[in-house]
Amino acid sequence: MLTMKDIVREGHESLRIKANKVELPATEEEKVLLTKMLQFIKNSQDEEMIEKYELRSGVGLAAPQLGISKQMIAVHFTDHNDRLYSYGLFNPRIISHSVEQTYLPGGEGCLSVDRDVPGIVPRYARITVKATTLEGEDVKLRLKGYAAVVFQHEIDHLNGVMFYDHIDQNDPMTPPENAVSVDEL
Ligand code: SB7
Ligand code: NI
Repeated sequence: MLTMKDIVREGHESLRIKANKVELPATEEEKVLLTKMLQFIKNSQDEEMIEKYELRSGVGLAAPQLGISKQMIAVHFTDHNDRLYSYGLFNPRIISHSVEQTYLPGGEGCLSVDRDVPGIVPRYARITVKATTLEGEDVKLRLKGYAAVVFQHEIDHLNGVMFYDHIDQNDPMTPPENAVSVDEL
């Protein structure tokens, strides 16, 4: 079982390099790892598991956060319409995106960052993601608002990008002109 001990923190190079594509079909070992990543995220939202294993809650996890430089992400969350997004994905990529931007009013955090970094993180309001699921099926996901933000946060980890790289140092709290809050999408 994965715990917070397995999560690498800022300063680890895997958080700052581009992750390698997973050659498909994925190996049994890669599938087991991705399954564990998804289970970790589910556990991190379960009150009893949080207490027992001192987990921090999260909605997603990327393999580079385990020091593993491979294009693998797990997400598990529901959006404002109660739609569940629960996926282990290989080689996810954004194939198109809106011009319009969005942001979480409260900013973002990261399991690999042990400090609060306040500020608006501009993201595309809508994205289309292509990926291969744990089961080996190719999927195309159309995402907007909160779901789009979470996927962009995770896919950034595969490119060595941290959420605070997107914060405007000179004016961290002012959203860009073409950005609306996720609550308005
Ligand atoms: C806020 C938090 C996350 C995504 C988008 C907004 C995920 C936090 C957990 N992670 O560090 C995953 O990389
Ligand atoms: Ni993160």
